[in-house]
Amino acid sequence: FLVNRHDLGVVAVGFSGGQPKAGVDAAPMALIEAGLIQQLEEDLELNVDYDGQVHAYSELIPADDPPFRNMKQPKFVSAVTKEVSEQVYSHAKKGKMVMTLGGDHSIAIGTISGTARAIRERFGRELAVIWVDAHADINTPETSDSGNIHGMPVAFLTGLATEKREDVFGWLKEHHMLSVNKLVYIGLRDIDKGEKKILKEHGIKAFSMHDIDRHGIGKVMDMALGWIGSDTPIHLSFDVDALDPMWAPSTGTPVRGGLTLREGDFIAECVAATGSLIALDLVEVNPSLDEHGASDTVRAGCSIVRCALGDTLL
Ligand code: 5AB
Ligand code: MN
Ligand code: MN
Ligand code: MN
Repeated sequence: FLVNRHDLGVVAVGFSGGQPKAGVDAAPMALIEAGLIQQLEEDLELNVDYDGQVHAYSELIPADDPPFRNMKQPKFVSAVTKEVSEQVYSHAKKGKMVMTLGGDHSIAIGTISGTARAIRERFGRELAVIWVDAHADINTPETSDSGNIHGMPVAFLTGLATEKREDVFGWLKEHHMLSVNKLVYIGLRDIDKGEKKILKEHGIKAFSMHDIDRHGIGKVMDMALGWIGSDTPIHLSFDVDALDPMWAPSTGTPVRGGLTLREGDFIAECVAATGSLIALDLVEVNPSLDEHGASDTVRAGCSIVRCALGDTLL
């Protein structure tokens, strides 16, 4: 009811500026060359609206971009995410499901702000976000040790971090934002000290790997979706580093002790089964970061996307 499930807008974001390692910008092409869009059209019978371009946003590279409040490349990341926000919004406002292929996870500042705005305008509703990741990505510029903006998107999206400067995320307005009680994490296992404090202080719902070990992924998904409540529009932001490096080694910040391939697919299947999914990000695949080649990670990414978009086992 929220979107036309068979109409999918695709945005390919070849962007790596939210972190220091090259190669994550090549992920959309690797996923598409592995047959992802073709599988969605042929096997899942989706009408895919894709402009055929992996956007590099090179026209948005600022002349100078010194660190600001400890953030690296603040102007570039701000300009790109603002553009991504418009791209995602323009699909979502037409009632299409939106899939964004990253790129590093800073791009979620664009994707989620775009869907949050469209959902508010179309239904007067608030968005829920399921953030599947080894990391919480909720550092403020001040709590971050690295200064890498891919570790900060959730802080900007929830308003925990704000900045007046228009060219450094000042373009993010109330209608782009998400409330902290509509956010659920799954798969966490590497959280910075400052992030732990933020999660505690705001009572943010989080299912760590420990919770998955204790309850099993089935119960965790029941609890996660129960927290969100039925018929709330859901944006799924899936960082491939949530998977164990055994299954997804080609990523910039791998952390051992993660989700199995099946647990990753299961999360996506459960979200699909709610019928409330309105948008999906797949981020942090870095095809250049594995000596054995990135085919395992790319295949894992394709599988998660297919599951989220309604592929069922039987
Ligand atoms: B990812 C770290 N918390 O802030 C930081 O891959 C890692 O999008 C962030 O989840 C990882 O730099 C960002 C240490
Ligand atoms: Mn992430
Ligand atoms: Mn991560
Ligand atoms: Mn990462």
